[in-house]
This record gives sequence, structure tokens and C-alpha cells, in this order.
Amino acid sequence: MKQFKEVLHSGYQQTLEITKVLFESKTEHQHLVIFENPVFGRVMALDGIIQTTEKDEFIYHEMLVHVPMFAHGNIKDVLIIGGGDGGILREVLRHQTINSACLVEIDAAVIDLCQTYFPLHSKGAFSHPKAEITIQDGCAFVKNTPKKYDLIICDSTDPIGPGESLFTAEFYRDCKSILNDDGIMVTQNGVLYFQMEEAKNTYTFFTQLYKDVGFYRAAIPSYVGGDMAFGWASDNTHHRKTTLSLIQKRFYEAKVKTKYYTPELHFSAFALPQYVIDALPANTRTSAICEHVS
Ligand code: AG3
Repeated sequence: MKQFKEVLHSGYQQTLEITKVLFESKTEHQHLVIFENPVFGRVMALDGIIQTTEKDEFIYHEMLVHVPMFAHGNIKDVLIIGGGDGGILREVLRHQTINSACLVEIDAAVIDLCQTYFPLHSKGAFSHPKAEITIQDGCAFVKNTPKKYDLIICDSTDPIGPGESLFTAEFYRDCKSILNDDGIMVTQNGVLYFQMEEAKNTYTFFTQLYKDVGFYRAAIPSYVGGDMAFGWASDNTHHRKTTLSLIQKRFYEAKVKTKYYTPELHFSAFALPQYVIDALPANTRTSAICEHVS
């Protein structure tokens, strides 16, 4: 039996059965493989690390989009860094109140191949009139764009290879300079149990830049290891603490249909386990604790 062994965490690897390899090549930037697995359906891996699967993608994409969207309530312009599979773009475009969704992906091959092999990730989002697609390194884009955004979603790979620059102080600084005062930035920050250092780094950089910093969580089975952390940064200290009743009101009015996200999950996702709070830098960690104010 053919197997895919993921190389991400030291001392622990997940192995997936491969029923069929659908595509494999070295793109301009990374090694890309798409294969079929009995549990997750089609799976895409970059440089040996699973990026997305047909069956569980909805959890990650819905949480990375709808939590900041409904916490804020008036997002107009969205910037997506990475996200070449189109899943984030698809969820952003479910919000009919937005003006524009700009996606910046370094690897054109990821967009092309995902449209072919994962058509339900983008569901036509790449040709939506509000979508603006740029093939460029996200770091260079955020340094040079004259535009400002209400929401920046960093749908990156792990900080290895091309994704490494998306976890630096410089990148976070440049993002802050193109974020509107009331805006929110969210990031994929790895699986907390295995990748705490990564979460700590982002947290430290964010606390140097923003008034309100935290994480929220969701477990995505193919990102093995329990809760994945999503980084949160904003100068508006209220967004992270938006009340459940307001989130519910916004969600029901928006008529966004979801498979994972609910207002109740949104509200509870900000609560952090004690071991995570303890691991965050002591001088800054009080802001990670989420007090919901009514
Ligand atoms: N990008 C995030 C993959 C992270 C994998 N890391 C891990 N398993 N700890 C996903 C792209 C989906 N649009």
C-alpha cells in the first residue's frame, strides 16, 4: 500500500494511505502533490506538509473567515495572503456586504491545480467580480500596495520554505501599515500542542504592534495534534469580545450558510487552555485571556 508520511513535527508523524496519486510536480516554488485518501478524499501537500483536504477544509476556512467578519460587523475590503486553493476566498465572498476581496498568492500553479483538482474549494470564486487576484510574494505586496484593508487573513503555509517570511516582524509591521484603524488581522498559527514556539513568536510581534492580541482555536483533523491556533490582532479592543447576542444577530442577518461555524462556537473559540496561557510571554499574556463583556 502506498503511503504519504508527513514531515512536520519532530518525533511524531502522521501517515495517510494513498489510493491514487492524481498529480505530482515541482512548481516554481515548492513540491506539490495531490492524492486520494479514503478518509479525507483529495489531499494536497506542499513540501511534504498537508495543506488542505476535500473533507475537512470547511472547518479551517470558515473559522479563519467568519470569526473576524462577524466580530467586526462592517468589513468592506479584505486582503488574503496565500490561500491559493480558494477556500478562504469562497467564504469571504459569501458576505454580500463586502466591496473587494484581494488574494495574493506566490505560486500560480497552486491556484491552477486547485481549480482543477479541488473545484469545490473555490466554487468559481476566482472569477467573482469582487475578487482581485495577484501572483506575488505576500511580503512584497504588503510593502507596496497603496490600498488599505479592514481585514487581513494570512492563509500561509508553516514557517518553513516560502511561508517563512510571513511570520516575521517586518511582514507583520507592513500588514499593520495597510490595515484600517478599526481593522483586524488573523493568521494560521500552527497546531498549539506541537508548534507553540510559532504561536509565541507571532504573539510577541503582535503585542508590539497592536492594542489587542489573542488566539482562537479549532481542531482540524488533517492538521494533526489537536487545536490549531488562529492569531488575532487589532487596535480595536472590542472586536474580540463581541457579545454572543451581537454575533448571532449579525450571523442570522447575513444569511451565511455554514457547515462548522456557529455564533456559539465563535464565542467559545477564544477561550484558551491554561497551558497555552502559561506558555505566552509573561509580560504580555493578560491580553490573551478573553473576557467577554456584555
Ligand atoms: N495552510 C495551513 C496549513 C498548515 C499546516 N500545518 C499544520 N498541520 N500544523 C492551509 C491552506 C488552506 N487554505
